[in-house]
Parts: sequence; C-alpha cells; structure tokens
Amino acid sequence: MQVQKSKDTITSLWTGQPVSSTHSQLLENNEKKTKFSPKGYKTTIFCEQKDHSREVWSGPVNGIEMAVNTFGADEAFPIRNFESSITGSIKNAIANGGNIYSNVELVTKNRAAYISGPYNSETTFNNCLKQLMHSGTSSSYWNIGTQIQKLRLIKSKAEQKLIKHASSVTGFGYNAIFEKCKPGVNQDMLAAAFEYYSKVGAGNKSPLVRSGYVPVFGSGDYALIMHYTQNNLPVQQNQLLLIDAGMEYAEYMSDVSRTIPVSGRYSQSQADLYSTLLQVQEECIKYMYSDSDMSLNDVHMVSESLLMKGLSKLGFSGLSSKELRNILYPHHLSHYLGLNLHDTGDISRSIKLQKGMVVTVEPGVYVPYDDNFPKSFQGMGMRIEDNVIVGDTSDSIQVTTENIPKSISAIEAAMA
Ligand SMILES: [Mn+2]
Repeated sequence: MQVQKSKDTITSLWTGQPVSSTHSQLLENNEKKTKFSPKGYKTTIFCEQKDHSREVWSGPVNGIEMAVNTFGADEAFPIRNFESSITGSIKNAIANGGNIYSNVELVTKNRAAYISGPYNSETTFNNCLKQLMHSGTSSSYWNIGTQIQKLRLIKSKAEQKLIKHASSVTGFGYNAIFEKCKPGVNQDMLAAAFEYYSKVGAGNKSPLVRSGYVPVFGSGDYALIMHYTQNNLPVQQNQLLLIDAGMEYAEYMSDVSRTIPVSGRYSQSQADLYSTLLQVQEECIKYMYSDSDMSLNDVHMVSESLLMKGLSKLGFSGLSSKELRNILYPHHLSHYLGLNLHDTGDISRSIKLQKGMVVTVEPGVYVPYDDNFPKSFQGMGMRIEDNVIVGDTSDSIQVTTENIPKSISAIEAAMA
C-alpha cells in the first residue's frame, strides 16, 4: 500500500520509506523492461487503481505502481481495462500465428453459473478463447494447468516450513477442543473455539491464519457422515466426536482428523475399534518415503488389507472387500496437500512417492446400523488423519501433525 507524498515519490504506508524513486523513473523502467526485457517474457498485472474517494470507504489498495515496484510485474494496468486489453493481446497472438498457453480452465456451463461480476477475469478470458477457437487460424490453445501442478507437487523447504506452521497452529486449535469438549456443548461452539485458539497460537501472525475448509464436527451418528458440516447439535455423553479440521498458514494448508470420546474416556468397544484404525494409520505412515517404491494408491491398498485383517480380529466375520470398500471405508487413504486442500488434483495417485511431496494419511471406518456387522460397533464413525512430508528414506519421514494427541492415552490425558 502506498500514499503519494510529493508529486513524484511514492511512500509505503507500512514503513514510511519510498517504494520507488520517482514516477518518471518508474515509467522509464517500465518501458525498458517491457520492450527490452532480457527475460524473454513480460509479466502484466491488472489490478485496482488507487482512488482516494473509494479508499475512504473500503480501505487502501496496492494500486498500479506497487504492482510493478513491489510485486515485480513488468507493467500494470487498471483492472477495468482487462477485457479490452486481453482481447487485444489474444487477437494479436492469433494474427501472428502464436499459441495461447493458460492455466485458466475453459469454463463449463455449470461452472459459469457461479462466476459473475464485471471484472471476472476467468469469464473474460474464456470469452476471448472462444473467439480464438472459432477463428480458424493456425494458432492453438494449450491448458498448462497440469504442467503447473507438476511444478507444485514437490514442496520446497520454504513451502514445507509454511505447512509445518499450519500444522502447529492447527495443534493449538485441537488442544482447545480437547479441553472444551464436554457433554452438552454445541458442535459449532467447538468449531469456533478451534478457529479462535488456532489464531491465538499464531500470536501476532494470526492474520496469516484462517480456516482451510469448513470443518466437520460430527458426533454420534453424524460421525458416519463423511462430510457432515452442519455442526449445529450438542455433543453427548458416550458419543464419539469425529473432527476433521485444519487451518491454513499463509495460504498453505493443514488437514487433520481426530476422533475423540465426548465424555473424555473411550468405552471398551470404542477403544477396540479406535486401536485397530490407529494401527492401520501408523503402519501406512511408515511407507511414506521414496525408497519404499510405493504410490499413494499402493499404500491405500495396504490400508485396506490391514483394516480388513484388523476388523476380522474384532469379529467382523465374512467381510468382503466390496463391503469394506463401499460401506466401511469408502474413501482414499491419502491426497496431496499444499496450497490447496486436495492439492495438485490432476496428478495421479499412482505415481511413485517422491521426497518433498506432502500428503495426508487418513484411514477411516464407518459402521452403519446393519446386522452384517457386530452390534457393539454399529453407529461408530472414525477417521484419523495426519499430514506427512514424504522422505527419501524411512528415517526422513516427517509427520508435521505428530504433536496433536492421537493415541488413546494421549487423548484421554488431554481431555482430563
Ligand atoms: Mn484430507
């Protein structure tokens, strides 16, 4: 953000320091970069212009100058010029036989219904692309979204650090739940405490922390609903509470699930099922390194067979793999994690694990009221989920959420 101090100097509101030397230098640099950039490419940002009368109402905006000086664009223009400008660029490209590369998905009819607004770049861009498609030129359009995802698959050390921060603030939120979960408390109050105490845990970095997704606080029968997010009921004595909640830190996600006893102690049958699931989860984490030569799908298969064995021991007799897959454990063990919750979704889960991938490990078991299954476990739903930085050897696997209580004794102690 910046204010204009004199005619030529732009000063940062945060630091009071000039952010660029002078306007004329700025324009000169702009010209040089745009026309003679040795980079071989040009970055253009379209953004809101500074407008004092609007900023009085809605707060300061970065403006065109800062897009160049602080964010490093070669040039920047007002967002209201986006449509005409991008149309011009595309027409130029077509005229010169150039190709268009973009990571904007072509908008489908369904998706288009959700997108509106005069400055919606996605819609505008897509309209322009349609022109291109119909123009019958030799130019073509390439969606490079998947290529970009390939670049995002392995997380840098800096990215791993942010994911660790996200895991650690999520831990603060979980500690608050362990403390505040008592029979009669509403699910939404626990969700609110989770978010608040995660931010408290981040200290003065709290503005970087926000809910990564709408959390699941499913107690009792609602724990059987994989994506229960209504969170509007009181949790009750003797129920299990399935929590799937994670905060993001500076845009990087955490995605954590725990299943806890509302009264603070697991019943015998709850503990039996929980221990079985926990064993599966801990075994699967051990495969999360590149030398294991496994893919996420491979480890998922391991989780199915381990759970199958564990459940048989608990008295789930004659269980078919179809029942396991369709009813008891109907989701995948894992997904990639990063800037998105289900990160790099175009990348197959059948590729081998590589050092620096970040993944979840989240087996679950959901036993409906169905007499094909032992009565003592009917109505229980559980999921245990950690975030893992894939190592190269078995010693270098990092569980970034390992400090969030997970064993029966650790959870009961945290709730005592
Ligand atoms: Mn997940």
